[in-house]
Amino acid sequence: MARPPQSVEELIRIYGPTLKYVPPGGWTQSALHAEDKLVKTHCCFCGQQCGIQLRVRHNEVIGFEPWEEFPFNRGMLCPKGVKRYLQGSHPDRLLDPLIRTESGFRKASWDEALQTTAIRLKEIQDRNGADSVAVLGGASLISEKSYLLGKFARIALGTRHIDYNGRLCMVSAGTAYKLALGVDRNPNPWSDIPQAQVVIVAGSNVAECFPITTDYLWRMRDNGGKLIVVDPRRTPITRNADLYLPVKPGMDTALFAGILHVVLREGLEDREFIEHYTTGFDAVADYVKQWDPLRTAEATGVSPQAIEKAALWFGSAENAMALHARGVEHHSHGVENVLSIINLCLATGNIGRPGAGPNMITGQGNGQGGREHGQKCDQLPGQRHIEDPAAREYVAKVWGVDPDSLPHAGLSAMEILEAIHRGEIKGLLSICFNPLVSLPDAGYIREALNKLEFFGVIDFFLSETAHHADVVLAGSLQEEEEGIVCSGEGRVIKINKAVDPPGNARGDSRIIVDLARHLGKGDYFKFPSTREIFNELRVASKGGTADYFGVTWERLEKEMGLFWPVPSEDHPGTPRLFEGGHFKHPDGKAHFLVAEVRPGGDPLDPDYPLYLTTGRVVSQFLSGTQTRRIGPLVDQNPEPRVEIHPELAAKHGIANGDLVTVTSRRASVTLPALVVRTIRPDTVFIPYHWPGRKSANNLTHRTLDPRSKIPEYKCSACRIAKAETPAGMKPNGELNVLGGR
Ligand SMILES: Nc1nc2c(c(=O)[nH]1)N[C@H]1C(S)=C(S)[C@@H](COP(=O)(O)OP(=O)(O)OC[C@H]3O[C@@H](n4cnc5c(=O)[nH]c(N)nc54)[C@H](O)[C@@H]3O)O[C@H]1N2
Ligand SMILES: Nc1nc2c(c(=O)[nH]1)N[C@H]1C(S)=C(S)[C@@H](COP(=O)(O)OP(=O)(O)OC[C@H]3O[C@@H](n4cnc5c(=O)[nH]c(N)nc54)[C@H](O)[C@@H]3O)O[C@H]1N2
Ligand code: SF4
Ligand SMILES: [Mo]
Repeated sequence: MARPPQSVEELIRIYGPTLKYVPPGGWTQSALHAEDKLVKTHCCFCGQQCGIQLRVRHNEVIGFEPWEEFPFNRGMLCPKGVKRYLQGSHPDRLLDPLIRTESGFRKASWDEALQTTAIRLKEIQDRNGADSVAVLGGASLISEKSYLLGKFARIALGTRHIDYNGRLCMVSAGTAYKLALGVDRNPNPWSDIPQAQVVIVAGSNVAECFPITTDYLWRMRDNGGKLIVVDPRRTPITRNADLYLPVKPGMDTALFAGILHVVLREGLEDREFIEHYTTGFDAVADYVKQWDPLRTAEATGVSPQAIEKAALWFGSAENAMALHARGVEHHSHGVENVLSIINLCLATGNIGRPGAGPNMITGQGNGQGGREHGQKCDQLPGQRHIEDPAAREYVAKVWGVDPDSLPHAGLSAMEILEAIHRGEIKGLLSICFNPLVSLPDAGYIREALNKLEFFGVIDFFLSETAHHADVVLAGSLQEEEEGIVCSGEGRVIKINKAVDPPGNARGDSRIIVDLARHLGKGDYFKFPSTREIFNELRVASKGGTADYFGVTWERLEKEMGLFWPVPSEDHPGTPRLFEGGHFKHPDGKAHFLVAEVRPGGDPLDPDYPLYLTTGRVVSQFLSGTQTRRIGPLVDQNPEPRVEIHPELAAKHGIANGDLVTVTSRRASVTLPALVVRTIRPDTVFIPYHWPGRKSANNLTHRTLDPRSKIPEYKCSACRIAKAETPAGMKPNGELNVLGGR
């Protein structure tokens, strides 16, 4: 974790020689200046949503200062956070709408671009029905935009098909928490972590992906607590771990069944809690009987001694927490994996207290808020289900429409791409999503995008996906519109506007409102600014699970955020859920659910004998559209490398830096090797932030979890071979190829 440098001069001193991007006028102009203003807001990247102050001069974000008072990060920022400001005035920034021509794109006026988008989508719907058009959204959008997008899809387009990129991220966790606990939100505020005696971190590279959480874990250890890490790779936090469980990819359900087996064998369960506050315990206890430590060790690759120790520590702790992220969730049985973690916490009574509970670590900036207000294919605002008649009636009333006119549940993100591939969905509007890099089986996704009759994209950069669009609408960065997000803790916070969009670029919300007008539905979208959208969101969420009615922008600023539900303006918010054993199911109880061990969708065999797992590195973010344009971050990780254990490398005659070809059942990718002792010898790892021939998603497969519809990014079958330098490739292994058509 880095403390931010105090001045741009210090940044130049640190990064000066390697900076690729120099703002107009050069770096030295960015010294302290009387005209500068500081805008308190939050980092646009991950779900930690660190507080930051952006330094603004002449409508340009030119730097930052720490925001020491914001309680979550107390001024700390990670390597991405301290450089986020560099993207705003990047030369690649889209400054005008673009329309496809024979030979590329041409600039267009807003009227032409919006009119073309509306006419083409309408034509497709007139010929093929309302559901022949789909909308894709994103969880980096502020909640006002995602609320607006849900309403836009259902009212302006009348399609049932709207989903978002959180479908690739948090849905296994969300689905499991809803099934077990009745609500899709983290049970604990992060200030609870240092109060735990034992914390299991399962499937999360906390130090690289949630650097500020590292500080919370260190404080837990300073207080005498123990850290257990479950991961096929010894990630950096493992250096400070008291116990490391090197699980085989895809085997977490078995591992947690084995841990629960030992807890029950030793009588460490909390009988009183189980009896008073839960249902379904007996079936789970019965299921885990077969997962004794020996069988669990065989299935998971974790030693029986380590399984015993983890169970004894977790089961005997007064307060224990289990934090998990995509390593356990990106599986075709991601929901079972998460349920197995929740079962362990419920059985030991670890929930609803400081320092006790299962918790998901939220990925995207608005990963939590983006899944609350109707951007999901089965959801209406306030985390209401779209098939619930009372929810339909209430939201229809707020929107001024007949409940029967509201579309029903539609397809999820990956299923939308499959329906496009089959020719059933012919038109697409996408905002804040780069599916060509981020969805599995990239070859298939490219084919699907090429089949679209019309494709409109709203983005501020020409992403690899936007290269396939017919119209690109130049949208806005987070700091260019005012609104809210909900951080991973469940804390609703205020995003402040620092600058206007540059050139002819426009605020995303204005673009969506204008499109609704061009589609003849302007009367339902009378929003002069995001404040009016927020006020409607408050009312639309009222009475729902994620009730924001008592949230106001003013309260958020004054109180440094509010944890939902906040049903009224005098309600203090709800930092910790389930206190006093009040769960959110109609029966008020938590539900144990049997988490059965199921095989993944891409099994190993003699031709594909290795596990391929994919994920992140500290300096790059998601599909890389933003961070691959920030020079200092690129320097840290200029390209993806394949992590390989020395034993496996020796078997194939591979030395560090050699080119390696990784082949799955779908494709081959050739990249330099990173030979490291920190990975299981039967597993290779590739970070996925790059497009084209460097894309890890050329290799991954399309199996989805049947309940959450998340793709199985964390477990594909592959083989490896040392590669010769192919024609067109530099001898140092640089591939020099970018995606797009
Ligand atoms: N630097 C950086 N930070 C980010 C992001 C980013 O792109 N870059 N993205 C943000 C977002 S949207 C997200 S979702 C989060 C993701 O945050 P994380 O989930 O922490 O990151 P990943 O690298 O996807 O995967 C985490 C770990 O899962 C392990 N793993 C793989 N397979 C398995 C398995 O079967 N079981 C277990 N137990 N572990 C397994 C991998 O080895 C890896 O260390 O990060 C957020 N923060
Ligand atoms: N193999 C593999 N694949 C993965 C994963 C993995 O671990 N392995 N992780 C998955 C996960 S967890 C995630 S979250 C997804 C993310 O996948 P994506 O959502 O596709 O990735 P992003 O890079 O966030 O793409 C967002 C696009 O929206 C733009 N954008 C960002 N903010 C805004 C905004 O406010 N307004 C507008 N108009 N545009 C905006 C960016 O420029 C970018 O082009 O990737 C998934 N894909
Ligand atoms: S931890 Fe996340 S929110 Fe905080 S500075 Fe880093 S990327 Fe931004
Ligand atoms: Mo994510």
